[in-house]
Amino acid sequence: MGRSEELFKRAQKCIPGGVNSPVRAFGAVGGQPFFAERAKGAYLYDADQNRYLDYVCSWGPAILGHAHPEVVEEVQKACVDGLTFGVCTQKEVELAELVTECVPDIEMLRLVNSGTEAVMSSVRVARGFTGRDKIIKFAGNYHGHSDGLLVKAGSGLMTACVPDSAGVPASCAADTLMAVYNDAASVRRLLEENTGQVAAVVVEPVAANMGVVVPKPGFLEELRRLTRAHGALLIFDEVITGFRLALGGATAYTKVSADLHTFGKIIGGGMPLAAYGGKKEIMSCVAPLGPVYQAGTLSGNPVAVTAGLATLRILKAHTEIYDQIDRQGARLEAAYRKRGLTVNRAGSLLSAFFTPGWREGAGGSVENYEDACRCDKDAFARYFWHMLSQGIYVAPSQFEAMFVSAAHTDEMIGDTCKAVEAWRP
Ligand code: KE4
Repeated sequence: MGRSEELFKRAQKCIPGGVNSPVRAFGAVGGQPFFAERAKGAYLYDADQNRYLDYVCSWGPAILGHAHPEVVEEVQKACVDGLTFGVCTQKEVELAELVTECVPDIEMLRLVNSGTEAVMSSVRVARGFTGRDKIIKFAGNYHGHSDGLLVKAGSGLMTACVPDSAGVPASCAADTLMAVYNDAASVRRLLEENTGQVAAVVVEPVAANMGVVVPKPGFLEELRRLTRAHGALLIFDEVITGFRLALGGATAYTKVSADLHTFGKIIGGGMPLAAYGGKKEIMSCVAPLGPVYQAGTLSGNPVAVTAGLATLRILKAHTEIYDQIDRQGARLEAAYRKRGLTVNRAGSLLSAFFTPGWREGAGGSVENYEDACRCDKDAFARYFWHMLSQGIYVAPSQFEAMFVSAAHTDEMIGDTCKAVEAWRP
């Protein structure tokens, strides 16, 4: 028995499903999940000394590649000075200032510990600022696991084919209205049917939790217009797109502004750090300045902030990274398209879909949750294990994204394209 198998057996005795996040159990693709031992650059190494070219990148954070030497050095130095203080630090100010510099919509932000916390808090701020209770989300968008947002959510819920979660009171879900991604008319109808009651529309500006689904031209612009017209806030959930699509995130990429943005993953450089922010007028609602309460023991943790600062500073100093990972994403897209797969891509964020008819090269498009649900999950599973057998780790779910890092070389991308070409259904 290999070490991953042995560890998984042990883990299943004391951790639900043997994992600390459902998608890691490989439920959608079957078989035995591997346990990571270390990672460096574009590679992950498992407990059985297998080496994988990693296109999950810890679900997005590792945009520089794993264990970037400058980031690790800064973190090591920070650890020696203390792991947590529960008191303010200069680095928190520096990180906040850097984010406001990179993302013009952000005049003020609050650091938290996870994307879930960031989105949950941004929704509370929207409700506190507007005095309204309802929110509109999109089927297939995933915004973390706070009760009100676990309704027809993407990511691990779509993977498990359970778009809703047990344990969420109907009363809580009642304030969550469901729209169709890329269908602004579905939002307009909900706003008109709930006049004066909608606090915010929360959206993944490029969706990446039903697989990658890019906004159709005009979709985000119409959300901006509709929310303004109805006195609702527009929240861009940028936990994935933030600092991924561009240094300025989705707004730099799409030219559409939002009232609040949430960040996670890259902003923490791989450490547990996330944030939400927006215009001063709105963020001034947040305690202790205003009446919307939000707090956290480890918010702005000095070690996590150090990792985030080091990561964002490298991205700011080397914005050519974005052109590089976009080019690599384009090469991968071409390889998948040659196999007749439908590919959605935004820079270094992409998904290849096994849509009905993909074998005949008549894959069609994936523009929303319903389209994504029609994919051939069995074919995806066979493809996943083929790639892993070639030493290439893609996300173990059709409804997750592929991430390219700055550590993925031309040769690695070439090898990946060959593996895609070699795959026989
Ligand atoms: P976390 O609480 O997992 O840090 O962030 C929640 C979240 C919020 N918003 C968006 C757009 C997200 O994609 C996420 C989390 N992403 C998933 C991957 N699709 C995390 C992976 C997992 O659940 O294990």
